[in-house]
Amino acid sequence: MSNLYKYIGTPERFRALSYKKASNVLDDLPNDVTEYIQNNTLEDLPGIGESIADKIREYINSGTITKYEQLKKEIPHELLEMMEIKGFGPQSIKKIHTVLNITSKNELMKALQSGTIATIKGFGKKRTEAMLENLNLYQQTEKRMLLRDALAIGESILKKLQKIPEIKNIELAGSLRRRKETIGDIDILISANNRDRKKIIHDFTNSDMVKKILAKGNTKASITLKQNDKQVDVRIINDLEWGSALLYFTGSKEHNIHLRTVAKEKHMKLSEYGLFNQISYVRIAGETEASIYQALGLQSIPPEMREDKGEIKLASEQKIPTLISLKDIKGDLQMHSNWSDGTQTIEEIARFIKNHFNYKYIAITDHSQSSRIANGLTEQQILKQIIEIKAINEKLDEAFIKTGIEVDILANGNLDISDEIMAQLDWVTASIHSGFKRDNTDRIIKACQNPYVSCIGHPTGRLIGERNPYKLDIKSIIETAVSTHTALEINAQPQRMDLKDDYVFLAREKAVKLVISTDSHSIQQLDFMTLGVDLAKRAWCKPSDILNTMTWEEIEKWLKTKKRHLMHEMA
Ligand code: DGT
Ligand code: CA
Ligand code: CA
Ligand code: ZN
Repeated sequence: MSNLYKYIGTPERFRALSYKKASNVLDDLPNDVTEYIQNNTLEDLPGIGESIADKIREYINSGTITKYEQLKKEIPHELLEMMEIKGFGPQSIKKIHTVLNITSKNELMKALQSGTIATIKGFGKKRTEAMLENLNLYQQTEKRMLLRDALAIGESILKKLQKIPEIKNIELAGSLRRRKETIGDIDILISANNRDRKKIIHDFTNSDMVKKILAKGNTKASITLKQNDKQVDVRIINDLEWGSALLYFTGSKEHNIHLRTVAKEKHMKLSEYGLFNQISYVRIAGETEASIYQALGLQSIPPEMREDKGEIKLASEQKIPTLISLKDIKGDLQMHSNWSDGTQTIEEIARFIKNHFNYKYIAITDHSQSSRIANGLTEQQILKQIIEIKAINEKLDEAFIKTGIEVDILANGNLDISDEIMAQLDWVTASIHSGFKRDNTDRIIKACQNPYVSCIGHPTGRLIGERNPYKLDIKSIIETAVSTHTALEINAQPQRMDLKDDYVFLAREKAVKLVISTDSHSIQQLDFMTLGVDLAKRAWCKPSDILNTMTWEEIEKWLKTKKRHLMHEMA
């Protein structure tokens, strides 16, 4: 309804907003909406007035909303979903619809590609090229899920299936177990007795999350989810095959293929059913993954490393490192408070973290002044914030909160606040929030050369499914980070995941210090730390590669080295 009104535009602008708000409220309801109807408390909910409450009741009672059906007849509703894409606002879509009578996404895409839309007045070549690029980006994540979304869905499916008593073992497999940044489909492996398989498949394919059954057999089933139309593959095997099947369905395909050649060299045969003697077919291993790696003369390899990037050789030399884990993290060094664009006060954030995390320190890094939409801080406000943080620390009876800033790197590579102010802060992250179209290598290098910059935030600026990274010579950035003692961030916001795994891999090889941060804008986002740790594991990071596994005293020492080093060079 909100999108329909948004399409109509100005006269219905307020309706569009109220429906959007109501839909958010419904999304977050702790109980089923029918309970509110029965208790007559629907209208007590924020954002739900009489008119919207009537529509909700109508929908629950009849499965449809008359007004909605009526609006759908007048509006090319198939195109509405595209309003989410940059460059496809309601005005543009309306114009394309009226001029070319286009009503479906496919027609629209063809008209974009063929250049027909570029002929409409006000569109032109440049604009339609940008539209096409954004559309392609959008379709990438339409096909794949962000890791965070897939994890949430995967874990809730596991919870549901675990209630089926016949299931012995159950685990997520595929790219989700390897914690890739995006996930194509969700793979789930189950072990059970042969006689119980049929019932398990039946229970799974008949559960209320299922939209469509794509395939259904005695040992496997594939369905699509009501929630997002994405695919879930389930396979059932017996306990004896658990390790070999988990290894196979975890992948990656490339890792599996390489393992099979290792087996062959040792006159063994590896399949999802087990590891066998190639001649006698006697079973050698298969119940656990570890037993298979061991029989192949390899150390066990964590799922995050299984991408055939040299991990098998490392395992053969018994050199698989102890990877970073969540418990190694001692603090979070990027987060925003309500001084800029965050939700909570500094004190609320600090108290929440002290109650829920084992951190030894946090840095408050609000935006700097040139980020106007983010309500960036002036130098005066920064000085005030330092005083406030000191006062809160006194209340908390320790120096838990470090003062900081996410300072904008300006167009010429200068920073948005003066060295005198930065010198008074404990932690400075410098980030690019403008000029995404050009090569930004020079700006970042210049920022690294500032003695007060501790870290470069979200270094490539990408937003998965929405914005490509800006042009960047990652090798020179890594070299500069090393030579200037500047850390690079692993930003754990689900859509950022920036630096990405391949770049973290390169940076780690060159001994760049990395910082895993949540960039939280509300306390709910502080949990993103796990996503950042997963990403670091995919790049083979040990605790010592990650700066925020150190104590604050060690970090301070490290920061001082940079200052001494660069000041010395300048003198
Ligand atoms: P995704 O779903 O695109 O994010 O990536 P994956 O890795 O989850 O791929 P998927 O769902 O097609 O298959 C799950 C696992 O099954 C995969 O990681 C390895 C294994 N697998 C699938 N197809 C093959 C194959 O042709 N050969 C081998 N060796 N393994 C395969
Ligand atoms: Ca998959
Ligand atoms: Ca699959
Ligand atoms: Zn930022």
